[in-house]
Amino acid sequence: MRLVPNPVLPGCHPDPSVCRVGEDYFMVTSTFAYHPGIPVHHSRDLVTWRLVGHVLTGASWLPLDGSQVADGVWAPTIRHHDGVFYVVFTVARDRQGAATYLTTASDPAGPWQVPVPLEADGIDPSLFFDHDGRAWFTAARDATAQGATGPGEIWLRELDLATLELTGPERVLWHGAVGGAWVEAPHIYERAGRYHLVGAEGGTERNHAVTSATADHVTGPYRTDPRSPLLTHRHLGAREPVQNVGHADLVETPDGEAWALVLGVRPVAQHHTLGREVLLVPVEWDEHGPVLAPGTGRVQGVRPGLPVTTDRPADWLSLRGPVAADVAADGVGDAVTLHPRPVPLTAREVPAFLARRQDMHAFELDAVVDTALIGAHDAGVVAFQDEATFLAARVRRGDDGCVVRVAGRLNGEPVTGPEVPVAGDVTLRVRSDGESYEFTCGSGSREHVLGAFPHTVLSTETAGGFTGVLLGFVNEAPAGAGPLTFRGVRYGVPEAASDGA
Ligand code: 6LW
Repeated sequence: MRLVPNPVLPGCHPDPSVCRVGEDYFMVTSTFAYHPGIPVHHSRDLVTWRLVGHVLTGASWLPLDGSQVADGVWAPTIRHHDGVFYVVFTVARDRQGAATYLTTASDPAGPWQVPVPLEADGIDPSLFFDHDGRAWFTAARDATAQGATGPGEIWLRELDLATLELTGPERVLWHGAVGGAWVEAPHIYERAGRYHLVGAEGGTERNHAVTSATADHVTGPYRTDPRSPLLTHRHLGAREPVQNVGHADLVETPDGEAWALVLGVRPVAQHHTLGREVLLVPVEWDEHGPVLAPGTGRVQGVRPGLPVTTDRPADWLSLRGPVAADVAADGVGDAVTLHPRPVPLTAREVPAFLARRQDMHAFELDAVVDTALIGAHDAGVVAFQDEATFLAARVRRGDDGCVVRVAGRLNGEPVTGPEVPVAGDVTLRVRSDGESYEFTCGSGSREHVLGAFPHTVLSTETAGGFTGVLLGFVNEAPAGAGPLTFRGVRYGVPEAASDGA
């Protein structure tokens, strides 16, 4: 079995779902309150993934205003049937499922149809197309209200492909393996006439696990595969480089080799900042069902600390909807022009914010701003976890010229660093060695450290929520203040830290 370099998609890309059409694989992942929603990545080998489009590009229908970062679009599933691609997903509010949507496309790169709501409660919707042509919808929901003994349950209804509505009786399929909690992420597969329901349990933190159940009919009854958990890292200890492994979707190559995409995190000192990333795991089927990571029982190929890719083009994201922004190559890097909005990053609205996922532990992001253009702006370079936890090197005009300082929030508490006077072109920078975030400003060859923070303060373990850190730009200012361009944007491995490995 070849050793896969993991993660295959670094940075905050939780809840991977994958389908194959011929020799092409398509993956979708969760985007929460970020816009555009649900990136579609394409691969020919399940290892190298390239962004080809987004499912949710229009903003008007998507009810993300007022959402916290951890809400919004959760756990999409992608499937292909009869020439049509289907994506189903949850829109969450207050960290629970609030609405379920379905959309279709003939080309996974888009355009996708305006999503239609499905009458379905819970989270983590999935579709299964049986060989008799019938389509089945499953999802996970809290079962306590239904009087069930377990904390969660997987339910199923038929999907009418002509009307795109759920039809027929609803059936509860499974409450998870014994000892599980938060059974979720259901996907059904058929193999040699038997049906396999693969799910996730234990919550998406250290206890996360892949479990499964099998049945003779798609509608059940399902019996837990006693080998469950099929995959978990919860017993491997804190030194294991990847943790929180779970939420699997299985796919087969044209030659019948089976693989699973799962999510996992790469903590540093037990805190992860990169969000939940996508990992590839070999699968073998036997007469009882799928065996994940056969022979090893763990996700392999993770190289602690090393960047996975540094040349991945940015998937620029804004918050809760589109912003007026422009990204162009300027010879050094990108020139990111952001039109101002008077919205602070703490507000659950659309701030003038554009950022990319932090996808390596040690990185450097910098850009040049012409301070002569600073009027009523409060703008800068941001490391953003969510509306309660972010840090930025920000420039604004003071009484005696422009000043730069660290400003942000940590778990809702304001953080402000000392002010440094600047003039002319100023380079704003955030860098990390994996264990800290350092903010600097500089002109010419002089660099001034504005503040340094342990990486733990921006981690998901400290901030809570479901996302990782994004790195980018903010231009908070009244509308009349005018756009601001961050020139020569460079994002990559820090020069001093490049170890050549
Ligand atoms: C996702 C669910 C989960 O829908 O987190 O804890 C949600 N589990 O599977 C957001 O990624």
